[in-house]
Amino acid sequence: MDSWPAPAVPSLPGRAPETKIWDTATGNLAVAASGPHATLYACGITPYDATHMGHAATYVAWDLLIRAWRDAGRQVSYVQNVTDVDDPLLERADRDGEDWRELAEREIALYRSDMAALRVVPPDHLIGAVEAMPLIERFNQQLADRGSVYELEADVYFTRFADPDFGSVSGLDTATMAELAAERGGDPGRPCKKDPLDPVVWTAERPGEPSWPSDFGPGRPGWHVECAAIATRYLGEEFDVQAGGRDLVFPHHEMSASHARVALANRKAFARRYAHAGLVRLGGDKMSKSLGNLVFVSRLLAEGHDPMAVRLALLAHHYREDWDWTDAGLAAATDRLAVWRAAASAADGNEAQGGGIGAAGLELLAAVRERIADDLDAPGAVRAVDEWAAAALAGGAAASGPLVAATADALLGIAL
Ligand code: 5CA
Ligand code: ZN
Repeated sequence: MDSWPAPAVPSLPGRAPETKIWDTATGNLAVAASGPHATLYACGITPYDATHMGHAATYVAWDLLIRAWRDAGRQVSYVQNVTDVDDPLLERADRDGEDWRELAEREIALYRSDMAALRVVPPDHLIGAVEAMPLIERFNQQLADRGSVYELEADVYFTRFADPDFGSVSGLDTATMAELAAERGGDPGRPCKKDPLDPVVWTAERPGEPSWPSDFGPGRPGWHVECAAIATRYLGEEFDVQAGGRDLVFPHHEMSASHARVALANRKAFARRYAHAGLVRLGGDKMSKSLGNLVFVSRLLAEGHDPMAVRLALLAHHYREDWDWTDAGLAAATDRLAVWRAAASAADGNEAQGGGIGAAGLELLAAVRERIADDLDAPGAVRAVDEWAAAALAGGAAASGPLVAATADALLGIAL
């Protein structure tokens, strides 16, 4: 499906250092990509409600990674899915008496405009589950060819025992896995499964629900095969980073990786690194469509907030942190943006007044690069710009405005 328009990303003098990110699977900081071509799969939205600040925070985090990779001279391939058929979407459409396709289409359109407003670099491929049906079907066939699936009352399950490396993404014990599976779309309590953790890869047609033909009979795909099939089809069997919110560590990322290793008969298949963002809360609870405690990007923009202030409010928190969205945070970001803009024009290009051409700008560029390369430390980068802005407003950073504006734009996605 269509992605969204790409923001212009200025190029900067010199080169960024290697970007390191925290890898959930190994519990270490690791170089995010080492080849000239970096590959990223970020789990996309389930479009049954508008983009909230939790979604926005995760996509802005991966956007920092992409910008850093590009700044380091890497070519980037970025793929994202849209879970445009799944239980929560069908349930919401049913509740509101709306066609599920219309609901999905409307929310995807809103998501695109929210992402564009926040200057998030679009994926090269934005792939819906519905349009990916033939490749998901092929992927499931590969799982079946490996003898790794079984039927239970016409539903088809993956047997986790087909994968000797099952558990290597989350590193959790079985009891915790079962608890999380029950909370997050799994059915560990269903009788007669070979193992409680086995995930469904094909759900047989249910009355009143959409279905697609397949060798397993009419039905629709399980959630984890969707991402396993799309990621490996568009990025290859092995790719650099799989990214999502921390709620996806288990079962989603564990299962997608496991499916891929088995379907492709490659123990190295799927991501080399697993990056997970902390969860954004509202009033102490995780912001979630199911709880309904949401602040929407689109609503803030409609209220007249500057999209760059919204983005700056997100960047004030490290992506791995859990934090609360507050009005005060947005107000502080709005003030900060005004200060940065005033500083950029105060330090705009007048060499005669202040000696060296943009020396303070080059220093700031190095500082922002260094902070972002260290596990996408946006708050550290923001502090560096704050310090520069204070100096510029005090008249001490002459001629650095244009380079700082380019730095904020290229690396932080903040247009001044
Ligand atoms: N379609 C699936 C992924 S394949 C899905 O999880 N969709 S979602 O709409 O529920 O979430 C989209 C992304 O936002 C995921 O990476 C999810 O982990 C992240 N996310 C959801 N809620 C929050 C939150 N409160 N804070 C941070 N990230 C969140
Ligand atoms: Zn996913």
